[in-house]
Amino acid sequence: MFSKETYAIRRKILKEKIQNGLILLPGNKAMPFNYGSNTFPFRQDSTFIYYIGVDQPDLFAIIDVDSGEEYLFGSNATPDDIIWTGLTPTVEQLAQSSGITHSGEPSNIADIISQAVKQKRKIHYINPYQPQISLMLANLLGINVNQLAQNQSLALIHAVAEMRKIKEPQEIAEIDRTARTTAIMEQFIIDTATDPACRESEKSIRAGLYRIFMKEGFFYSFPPIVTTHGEIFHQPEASKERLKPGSILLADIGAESDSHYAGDMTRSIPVGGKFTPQQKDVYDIVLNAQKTVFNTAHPGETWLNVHLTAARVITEGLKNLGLLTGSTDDIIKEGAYALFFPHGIGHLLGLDVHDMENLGEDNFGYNQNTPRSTQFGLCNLRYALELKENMTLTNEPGIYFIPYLMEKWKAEKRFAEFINYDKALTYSNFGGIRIEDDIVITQSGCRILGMEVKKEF
Ligand SMILES: [Mn+2]
Repeated sequence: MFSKETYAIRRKILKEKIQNGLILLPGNKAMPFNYGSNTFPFRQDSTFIYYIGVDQPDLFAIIDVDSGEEYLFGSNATPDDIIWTGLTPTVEQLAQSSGITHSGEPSNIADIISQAVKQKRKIHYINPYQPQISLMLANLLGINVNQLAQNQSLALIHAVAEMRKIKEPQEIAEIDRTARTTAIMEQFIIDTATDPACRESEKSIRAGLYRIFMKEGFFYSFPPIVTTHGEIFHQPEASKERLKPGSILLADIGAESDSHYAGDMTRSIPVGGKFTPQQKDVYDIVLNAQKTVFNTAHPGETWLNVHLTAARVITEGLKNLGLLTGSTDDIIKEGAYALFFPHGIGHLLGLDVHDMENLGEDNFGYNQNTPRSTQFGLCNLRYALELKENMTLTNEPGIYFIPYLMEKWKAEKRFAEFINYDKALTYSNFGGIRIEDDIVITQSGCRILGMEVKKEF
């Protein structure tokens, strides 16, 4: 937790932005694994972490913008609880650690909210993603659960996103710290997989990652992707078979610090230590695109432009390999390159690995002047607007050969004027390559977070 002044100042700024009404900030609940008292590892809601900081389940904060009063509600441990969990801080102590004056039992929440509803005061909340919180909020507000989304406060979402997307120096230090652990994890995979005598499997490498982040009291920011099928973006499976020399191991992994900031890093690693000439050709295009992003990202530039600049490097590279043909401008405009690069160039990074995704990316990553594209590939860009100093993002170009997609587009004769399908289909067993680092936008450009990890093989 940061100092209590940090949270008090953030709430003061939030109140100034919201101007009137009641702000509801429900903390997350511990989610049952197979029965109520056997739960998944608890993860606090990121907006709650940002404004309150307290890392405990079943808390609920209310900020009365009109009176300025702040409340934290929760239950104190009963003597029975203490037998099982030991002594834990009281809600009053938790409130004090966040600079909040008022604390109380959860039964008080309904009184405050029902009074505000009666007085027709504006009640600001963000549509929850945990079903238990949705049920609780719907009950408290006296509305149907299906009405929660349409009644959520865009004013609150905009205010929260505006604050969270620009990182404070102490936040950047935390992201640096978790990016560093992520880099150590990635270095471990590189050392393991490039060893010609490597006997490890995707599963055993994943197991090694857990040891690295868990001994620091960290966790993962998303389930690790360690796969020789890099063309499947979120490959949930991991093989127990020994890694085959000559294959490409794609490792997209991230640690989450004990302060809950995320790291997110990818390396595409030649198993056994050396790429084939064909793999190296594709790898070098991705590496070039990544360098271009490092050189292009700066305050004032839009992330959409950065994406399109990277797409241009990838298009030129694929033209050189004979996989694409025709005018680069047209290939970019029509989106034909997205057969090989169907995702965005990167995303905001912070307390969430896709930062603030639950606020709705269109609510802060796009606006009326820059609506989200409907084009295949480009529609997956999660943030398109201007870059500002102290924003943290990922830089992650990739090239993939997805047999299903190549066959489908070929059958549809989609972009047949730009794509050499016969040649592309000879890459059907290639897999995919992505290279990803975390960056912070500086006064004049950007710098890498954590530490440099080998990417020349
Ligand atoms: Mn990423």
